[in-house]
Amino acid sequence: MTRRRLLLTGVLALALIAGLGAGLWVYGGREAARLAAAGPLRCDLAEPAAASPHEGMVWVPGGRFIMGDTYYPEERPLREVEVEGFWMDRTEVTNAEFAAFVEATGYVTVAERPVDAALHPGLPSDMQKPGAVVFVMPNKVDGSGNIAQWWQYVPGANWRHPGGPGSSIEGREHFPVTAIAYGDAVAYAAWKGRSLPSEAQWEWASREADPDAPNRHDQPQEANTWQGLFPVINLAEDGFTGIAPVGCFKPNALGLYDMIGNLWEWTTDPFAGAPGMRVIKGGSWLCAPSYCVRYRPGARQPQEEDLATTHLGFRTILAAPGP
Ligand SMILES: [Ca+2]
Ligand SMILES: [Ca+2]
Repeated sequence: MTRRRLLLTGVLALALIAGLGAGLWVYGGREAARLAAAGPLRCDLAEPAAASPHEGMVWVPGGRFIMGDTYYPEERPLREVEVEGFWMDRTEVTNAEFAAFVEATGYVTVAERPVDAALHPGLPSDMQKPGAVVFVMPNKVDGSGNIAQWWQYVPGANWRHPGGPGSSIEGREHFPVTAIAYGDAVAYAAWKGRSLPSEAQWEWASREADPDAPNRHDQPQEANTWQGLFPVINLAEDGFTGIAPVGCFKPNALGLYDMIGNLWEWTTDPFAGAPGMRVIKGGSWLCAPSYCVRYRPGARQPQEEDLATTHLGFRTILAAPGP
């Protein structure tokens, strides 16, 4: 997701319309109501298989594996890599966890600050207002090439108001935090004495630290993805029309939840050939067979570092001796 791509496809006009105060308030209220009606507000996590010295984290043993996949060009080439063992958050970082960080530090996220116009010359003034890119389900679309048909830059959208002004995270403490720019994720991790995973670490953990994990391309059952014709028909056969609280689906063999689906997750790897972009992994609740087959460990996507979007979150890792 990039500003350039949004602009090229005409999001600005939509954002200007959405930005008109009253309309935005109504939209935010509708979005909040839709989200509130979307399913449970909390899912109970299973007891970890082993007690952990690092709260909320599980051990990912080291190993060698073949990284990448062959479905989309950006996943190639397949290459052998080695990773050391590390600890990883069992779940995506939640609103409650991020709120504790903000409470303790007074941190202000990128989506709450004015956009640095010097970094983005030519950016229209509306997109220089603090905000985030929000998914808005359209009634109909004209082809799938124009992402502005379902992505809108909404001034006032941020982690506290992920649908824009009028929306809120009240009651959604156990949902993963979203509208988080790369620097926000790094700051949170540093506050916890941790870091973000590299792409290789993330992918290895998603492959359950199994060098023989096959590259399946079918839609996973145990993950929050999109069933139906994206973006106009959301069958929610997995039980969730939108983002799910963390831990609602079966964990992988390492005890990690939502590695595939729910929210995309930041990694530290720059996206080669795309300055200012980092690799994100795992796909989100918006990934559908009809549009984005990225609900796989080997799948990847570039993301503009300082652009917050509401299908992207993160989890942290810790380099420390294993159990
Ligand atoms: Ca779903
Ligand atoms: Ca995820």
